[in-house]
Amino acid sequence: MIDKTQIIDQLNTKSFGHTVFSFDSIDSTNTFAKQLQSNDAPHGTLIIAEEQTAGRGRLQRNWVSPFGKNLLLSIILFPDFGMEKILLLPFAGSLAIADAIENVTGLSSTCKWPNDLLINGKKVCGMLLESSLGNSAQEKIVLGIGLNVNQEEFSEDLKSKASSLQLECGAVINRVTLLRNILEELEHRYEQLSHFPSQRLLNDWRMKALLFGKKITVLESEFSFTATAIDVNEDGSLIIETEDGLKRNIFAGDVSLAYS
Ligand code: BT5
Repeated sequence: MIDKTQIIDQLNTKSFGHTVFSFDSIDSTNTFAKQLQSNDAPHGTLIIAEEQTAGRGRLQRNWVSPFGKNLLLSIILFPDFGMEKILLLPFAGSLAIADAIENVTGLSSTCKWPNDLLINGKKVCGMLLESSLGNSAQEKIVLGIGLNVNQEEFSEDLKSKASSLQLECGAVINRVTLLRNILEELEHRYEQLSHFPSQRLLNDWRMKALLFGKKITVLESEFSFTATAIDVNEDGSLIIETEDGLKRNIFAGDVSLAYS
């Protein structure tokens, strides 16, 4: 099991990962993080688990991860910026994790709008951004991250679309080193978002996204249609052009995307 002191030892951050709650098994690190009182869990608090019994994705989907192999974590944030930037936190998260993966394994990954990281076209990481009001009525944000690190096998339904860092680079990865790197990169991207115009972060994200100009399938509740991805807006929505030439913005909460 990942030990709290191992994480904090040599951690080079101002606040991220300074308070840690770690579990062998929990329903969902995001659910636990949302329930914590803000005096027990300041900005940058980390919740990690070796296993989740009810790991969640977006739109009531599941996140599945075997015991002790991967990273399942949530970070609590009390952002010092408004909703327009809060919506960009998954972009900051994707970039931070892509950088940490590259630092530790040398693997390069691509960002898939809105919250996935892919390596060789397969999903290795997903993110879930949720909000709840803290005691101080300040916006409390929980950024949940599921990263497939040392998983060697996937179920039949995930096999063709999911992978892990170990499968991609052929070596067992030290999860503590990777986690420390993730915390440092996350704090760095959080500060970039906080101190600079959003475009700076979005430009970095655009360089790591393979989406633009590509045909995509948009799944919107029961409907699906094909479109071309054009760009991301400052509010994090995706600009698409439908087959009849109409431009539309789509929002992460409403849809899923598949490459056509
Ligand atoms: C996500 O949702 O990708 C967000 C996943 C966030 C998980 C973390 S783990 C720590 C924290 N606590 C939680 O309870 N959640 C967060 P979405 O875009 O909806 O993708 C979900 C879909 O990804 C599922 O329907 C599966 O098809 C697929 N999937 C499930 N487990 C996977 C895995 N380990 N690797 C790759 N794909 C997976």
